[in-house]
Amino acid sequence: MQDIYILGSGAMGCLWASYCPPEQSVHFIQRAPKEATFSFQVLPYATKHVTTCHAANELIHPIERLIVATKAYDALAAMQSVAHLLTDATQVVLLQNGLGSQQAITDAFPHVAIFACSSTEGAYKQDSNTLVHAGKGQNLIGAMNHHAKKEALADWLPDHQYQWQDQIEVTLWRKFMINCAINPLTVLYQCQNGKLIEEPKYLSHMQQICEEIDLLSQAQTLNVDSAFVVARQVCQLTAQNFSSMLQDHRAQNPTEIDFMTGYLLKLATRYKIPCPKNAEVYESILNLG
Ligand code: KPL
Repeated sequence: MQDIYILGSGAMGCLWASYCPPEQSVHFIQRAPKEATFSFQVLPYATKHVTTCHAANELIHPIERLIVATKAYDALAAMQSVAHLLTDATQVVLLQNGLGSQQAITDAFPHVAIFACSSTEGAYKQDSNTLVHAGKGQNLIGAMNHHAKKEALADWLPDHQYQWQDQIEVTLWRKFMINCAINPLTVLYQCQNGKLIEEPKYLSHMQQICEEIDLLSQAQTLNVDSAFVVARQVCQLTAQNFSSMLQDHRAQNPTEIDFMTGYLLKLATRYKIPCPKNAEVYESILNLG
């Protein structure tokens, strides 16, 4: 059984480590590991997991199985930190939100098999050694390049943990539309997702943003539902959620706005489609600091 390496030991990194069977060796790669091992428990199951921790420059053996569980803005640099360990036999699963980081990594590592995952799993760290698996979601995974084969992934990722997607770009776009419609507005209005559909002013703002998103879906000839319809449903289903962007903002961490609205604006320039409402939201988020 090949060892599994994980870049990023936040909630998503720990959740994916917890998917592995107990006999599987799991290693976290960290910028500055404090300890040689890291143990955590997962609630509500009360399962215990023990992993090892390494700095990238300490590792010398090639990595065959790698999961990148960092934030989108750290993902490329994290991959570059282990570039010397990646070979033609390496398979990488990317877990980042938004769009842009997956493509940048696929372009930077053309010899490596790259898979991307769109996840609706809900998990957070209650403290540094306790992960709460708050909402069982889906992991939708597909190939970002021709090296990435469904059968090869099935050799190491338990099949009940994910569903294969033949067109991962469309799957990523669906989630991206939702994130562009919801996340920045929850920061602007400092509210839970549900408030965006309760408050007429917020709802109308979301509709304007979504109309521009739809123009970009059409320009790329992507066969997806209207962003406003989908975003409203997600707000209803996740009414009590504080979006990931609002959580980042409140914790004074960088947000993933450049991989959501920022990426949307790059596409708008490429397709020559004016998106003034999204541009306004992007500027407002940047100005919040
Ligand atoms: O993915 C999300 C996020 O917060 O990043 C949504 C779907 C908006 C749920 O909160």
